[in-house]
Amino acid sequence: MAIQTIPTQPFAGQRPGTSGLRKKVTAFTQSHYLENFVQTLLDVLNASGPDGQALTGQTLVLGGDGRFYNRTAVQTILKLAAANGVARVLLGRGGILSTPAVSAVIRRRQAFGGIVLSASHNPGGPDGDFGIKYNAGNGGPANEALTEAVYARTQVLRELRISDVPDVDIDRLGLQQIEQMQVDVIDPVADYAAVMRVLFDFDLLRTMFKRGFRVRVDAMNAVGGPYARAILEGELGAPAGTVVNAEPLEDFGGLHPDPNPVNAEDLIAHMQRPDAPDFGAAMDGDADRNMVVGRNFVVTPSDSLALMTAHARLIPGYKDGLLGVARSMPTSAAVDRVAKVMGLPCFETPTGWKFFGNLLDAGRVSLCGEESYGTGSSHVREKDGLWAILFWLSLQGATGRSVESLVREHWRIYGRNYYTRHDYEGIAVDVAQALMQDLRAALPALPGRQFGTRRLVLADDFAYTDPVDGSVSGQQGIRLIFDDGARVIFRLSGTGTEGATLRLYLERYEADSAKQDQPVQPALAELAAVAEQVAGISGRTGMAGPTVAT
Ligand code: G16
Repeated sequence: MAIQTIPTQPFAGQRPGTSGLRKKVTAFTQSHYLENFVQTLLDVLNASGPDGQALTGQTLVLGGDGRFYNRTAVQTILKLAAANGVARVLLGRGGILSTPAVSAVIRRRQAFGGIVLSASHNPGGPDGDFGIKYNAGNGGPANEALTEAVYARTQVLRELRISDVPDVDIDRLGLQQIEQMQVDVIDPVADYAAVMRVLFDFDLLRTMFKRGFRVRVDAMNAVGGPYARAILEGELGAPAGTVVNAEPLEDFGGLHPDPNPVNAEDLIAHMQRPDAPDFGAAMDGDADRNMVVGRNFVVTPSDSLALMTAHARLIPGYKDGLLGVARSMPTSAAVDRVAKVMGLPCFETPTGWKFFGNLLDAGRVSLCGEESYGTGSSHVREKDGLWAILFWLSLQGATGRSVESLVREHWRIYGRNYYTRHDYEGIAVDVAQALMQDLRAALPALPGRQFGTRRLVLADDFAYTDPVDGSVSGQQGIRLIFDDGARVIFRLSGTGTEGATLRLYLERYEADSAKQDQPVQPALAELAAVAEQVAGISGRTGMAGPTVAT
């Protein structure tokens, strides 16, 4: 057994996107593709120490969502880590750790950082996607400075340092040794469950289930299954079968593990039946996203964040109130209204959970959320699907009210932010970039123009200055804001692996409770027409409409 130095060649395009490096499995299985990226990451982490050896003697957490290539990638990463000075790896059994669980383990065990293997909500299997990202010592996704340093080094990398030891048994709990490095295979659920026990009143939840409260959680054959089963069915006494599609499968059983009404259609269908459970929810591939569904009633992620903010004091973990809240720029302004009434600071960040990290670390916010079915809090530094489910269960337990009645009451008090996101998937990259370029060029002429009953008051490309470290992130999405607060936003997705995806976000506010019950798409049709008029989406893409509208 020896540590080997192997020559390698750089790969183009290993730049992490919104959330790490995501590519087709067929890209990752090229010889040295994964090795190069991991070697680069380890080099950058080592170089970040004063002695050029920051990782030496340190602990890394490792795990993923169990998708195809997860087990192979784990073995490769262990051999690289052993050869690059890592002292200890905490590995989820079977190579499994949900994204929020990685964050929880890093924080609880004070690890140096962690590597998450996931392409999140993207489909899996040999023809699907794979991904890798690094989380820092705060438990959260690496910041842009680090991901850019990694990318720069991928372009000049010439050598791998890797151990030639045989594979370790990743299914056996306990300690094993590779070279000088210890591998500690841990229960993937234990640390995470401990965090949940502190935040929520498990006795209240147990009583709900005892009294027959019925829940359907769709884990979409992804990594959330074992967590939801252990906590809901195991600890809280929910009947067996409460969690469906609970076994993580390498190809997610063919499901697209993106918890929205389109991809989680089976859950939506169940929640529309006459015998529907009281509460439904779904999670994504790595269990950081969530969708909350009442009987025949889907909650938008933006509304979910607003309601959580309004009711947070009912939950033990937040009983002393919130420090502040944050949402990504394209997320609806529903939470802003609550924050204003409650006198809470409210931050607007670019898309990407990593932008919440500094605000959470600095104690400036307690809750964060995104339109892309992500909500979370200061308990970890990732969004957290099962946490959101427990939060909503607790809200129903504490108030005795249904999901629909909670949301309708919220709209009556704060008004409703009608909201939709239209995705145009699989556009040629040059077409998508030209569309954004031309839009940018057109921005200065737009303010003051009238579109039907609305006057456009602001047109810009969103730039964010981090209030904690002063770093600036530009070109984060084009915003058209109207005199009534309505917004039309254009962005290119940073998580896709095929062509480009244009995301169009539409929002308008309705204060009049008599007008808060319209179907969403017609309610926003005027704004969709404005987007078409300004950007010429159908002409440029040849698409009559979005591929997904949620
Ligand atoms: C990631 C990020 C989120 C972001 C989402 C969508 O989520 O962590 O912050 O909102 O991607 O990004 P985009 O619009 O660029 O595709 P996940 O669940 O994929 O890790």
